Amino acid sequence: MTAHLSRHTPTSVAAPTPPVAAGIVHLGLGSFHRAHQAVYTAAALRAAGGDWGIVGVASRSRRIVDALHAQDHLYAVATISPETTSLEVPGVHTDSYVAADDPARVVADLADPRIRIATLTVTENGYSYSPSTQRLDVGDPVVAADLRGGDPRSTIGQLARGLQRRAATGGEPLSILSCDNLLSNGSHTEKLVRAFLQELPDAEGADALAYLDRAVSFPSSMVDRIVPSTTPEFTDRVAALLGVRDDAPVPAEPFTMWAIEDRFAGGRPAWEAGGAVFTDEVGAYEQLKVRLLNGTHSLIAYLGALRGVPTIPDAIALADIEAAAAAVLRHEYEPSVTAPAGVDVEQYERELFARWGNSALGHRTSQVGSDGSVKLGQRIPGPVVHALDTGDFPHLIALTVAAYLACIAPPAGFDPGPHAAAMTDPARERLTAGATRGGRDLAARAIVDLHLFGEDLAHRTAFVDRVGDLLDTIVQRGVDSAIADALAA
Ligand code: CS2
Repeated sequence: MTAHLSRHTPTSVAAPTPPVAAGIVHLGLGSFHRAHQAVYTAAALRAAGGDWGIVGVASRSRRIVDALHAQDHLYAVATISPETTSLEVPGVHTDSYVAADDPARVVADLADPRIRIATLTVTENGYSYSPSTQRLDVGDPVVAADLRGGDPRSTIGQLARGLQRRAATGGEPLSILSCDNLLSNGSHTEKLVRAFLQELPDAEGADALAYLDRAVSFPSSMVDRIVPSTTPEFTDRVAALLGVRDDAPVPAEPFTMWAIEDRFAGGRPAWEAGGAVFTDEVGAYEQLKVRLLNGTHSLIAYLGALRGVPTIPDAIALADIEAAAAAVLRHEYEPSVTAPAGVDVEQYERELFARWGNSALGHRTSQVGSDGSVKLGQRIPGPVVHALDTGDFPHLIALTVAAYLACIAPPAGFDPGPHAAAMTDPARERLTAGATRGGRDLAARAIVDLHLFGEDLAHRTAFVDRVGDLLDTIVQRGVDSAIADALAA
C-alpha cells in the first residue's frame, strides 16, 4: 500500500474536521495528546466551531512531526478492545514542529495573540521541579541555562519566556492548561512559571509577573485515557482498516475522561461536546485518578515485570497480582480520597479492572514502570501518610516501592528480567551509585537521602524499613513471596 493518509485520499473513516485557524499551542506532541485533547477538540469543533486548531510542538522527536507533515496533519486514533476496533481521524492540528529544531518559534508562538491557550503533556518528568521541595529546580543545568537567557529549552522556561514576550507585545489573555498526571497541575505549573520569572533580574521579570496576575490563568485538569506505544504491527493493522498508509496512528482504550476547571482567560473550545466535565472539583478527580488508577497501575507494572510478563493485562491476569491490586486499591488508596460528587467509586474501581485487563491494547509493563521516581512521588506520599496517621500500615504501597527499586536499582546478583531492564528512569544513576548493604540501605537512599517521594516520607522510618525488608524478600525469596508477605500482613 503506497498512498498515504491526506486530505485528498479517500479512507474508510468519515472526513476529519475541516481546517480552522490555530488558537492552541500544544507542548508535547506524544500519543497521549493525540488520542485525548485532540479528539475532544475535534468534537468541540464539529459541535460549535471556533478558531481552535492546534499547533503541535514535539520536544525532540522528529518522527511524528515528519509523518504529520507528509499526511496534512491527519492521523487515525484507533479505539481498541478485545471486541472491537474503531477509527477516528481528528484532523485538528494546523502545523507541527520540533522545539529543539526551532526553539525561538516556541516563544514566538506562545506570544502570538491568535493563540489563546497553551496545553501541555510533557509528562511528570517535564516540569523541572525538585521532588523533595516541589519547587523549580534552579540547579538543573537546562533551567539554569534558560534563566541566563537565549532560546529556552525547558518547558517552564519556554512558558515563562513566552509570557515575557506576550507581556511586551500586547498582553492578550492566555490560559496555560497542564494535562499531565500531577496533583493540582494548574497551580503547580503556575508556581513553577512564577518562580522562573522571579529568578530573573527585576527589570526582566516584573512586567511579565504583572501581566501574569492580570491576564493569565492556569486551570487544573484531570486527564484519563490509557494510550500504549505504537508498534509496527499496529500501524499495519490501521493501514488495512483505513485503506491508506498512516505513519502516525495512535491506539487507545475506549474509556476516556477529562475534568477541567473552567477558568479560561481567553476563551476555550466547547470541549464538553466531546464529554469533558467542567467542574470546581478537579482536585478530587485528580486524587481519585492519580491514586486509584495510576498508583495501582505502578504496582501492577513492577510486580508484572518482576514476574517476567510483558504487558499490564498479562500481569493483572495473575491471581496474586490481581489480589495485590485489589487490596492496594481498596484498603490503601481508597481511604485517602474524597470522591467528586456524582462519581460512584465502586463502579469506577470495577471499570479499572476491566481497563487494565484490555488484552487488545498490549500496554507494556516497561512503559508504565518508566519514570517511576517522578510518577510515584505524585501517587504514593499522600496515601502513605494518610494510612500511617490513621493507624493503618500501607504494606502494598511499600511493596510497590520495593518492586520499583528491585526493577530500577537491582542489588548486585539480582536479575529483575528484561521488562525491568527496559524501564527508563531519571533517578537510575543516583540510585545505583555506590554499593548498598541490603534492602533497608537502598530504601533509605531512595526515600531519606534522595527524598524521591518528598520530605514527609523521609521521616516515616517504619515505612522505609518495610520497603527495605520487602526488597530483601524479593531478592532472596522471589517476588511471589514478597506479594504473599504483603498480602498476609
Ligand atoms: C500510566 C498512565 O504510564 C503510566 O504511569 O499509569 O500513563 C496511565 O495509563 C494514564 O494516566 C491513564 O489515563
